[in-house]
Amino acid sequence: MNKDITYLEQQAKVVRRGIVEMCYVSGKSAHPAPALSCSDIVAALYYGFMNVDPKNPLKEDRDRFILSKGHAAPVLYSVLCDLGFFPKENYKTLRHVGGNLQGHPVYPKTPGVDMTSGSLGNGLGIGLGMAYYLKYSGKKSKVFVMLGDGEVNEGTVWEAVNIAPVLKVDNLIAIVDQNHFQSCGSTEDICPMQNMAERWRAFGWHVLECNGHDMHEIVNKLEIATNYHGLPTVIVAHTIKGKGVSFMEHDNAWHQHAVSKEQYDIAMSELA
Ligand SMILES: Cc1ncc(C[n+]2csc(CCOP(=O)(O)OP(=O)(O)O)c2C)c(N)n1
Repeated sequence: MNKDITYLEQQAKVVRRGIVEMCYVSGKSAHPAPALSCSDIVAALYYGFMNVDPKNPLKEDRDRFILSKGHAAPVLYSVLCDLGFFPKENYKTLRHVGGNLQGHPVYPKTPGVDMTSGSLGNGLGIGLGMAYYLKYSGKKSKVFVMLGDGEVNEGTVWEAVNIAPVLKVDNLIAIVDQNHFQSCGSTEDICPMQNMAERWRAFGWHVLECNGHDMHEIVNKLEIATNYHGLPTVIVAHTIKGKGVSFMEHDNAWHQHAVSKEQYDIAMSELA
């Protein structure tokens, strides 16, 4: 674990390169833009904060990461691959039937994945269950749950938001990747969730906000969240869908899209 900002910024680039590479070499239409929007936070978590071991992916005292917005799977696969959980060779199998890397994370098929996800709205409730068990059996592990801002339209999210502060699961840290888009358009047009931070605060959470692409802010807020006692923390992260690849930024056509050779070359040169 290394919290040096320059190092983490570099690792975020490594994560983004992995996303673009697997979306290209697999030849499949995957979800690059949702993965790129949370790359900085995922890099900060895995290289700077989380206790995980590629040689022992299921070790009991590990920290857990739940990609509740499971369609962003390439970001998780990229970081896990770079950490040595599986070889890069697997990139070719992204979204292939029977392949090692399914379009959405599958537990325990892919080493390092802590929960099967893809059906939106389930990660926070399951993360809450994990956090409750870990805390009240005396373990030090933290549970991090990454949600999309479209995903929080799901009612199941709010059941977990409601009960988590009551259970005082201060080892549970939710992150809302607020990129203002979902699959079919802007979250504001489809089902607005104004005052995201206020909503969570009203349910009794410890609430933080950050620019989800500023590594200083991300590390600072994660530091506060991981040391906070008595309540679960949510970090509302303000992000850009497709961040890091110019032609994907702000263009929701890249929610799910295949990457051509030409697009791959441009993206990799921008991420060099
Ligand atoms: C229960 C459920 N309903 C619908 C979908 C289809 N779906 C996949 S991604 C997506 C939009 C998610 O938007 P958001 O959470 O904002 O994530 P983003 O891709 O913008 O980061 C939807 C509706 C799903 N996966 N699960």
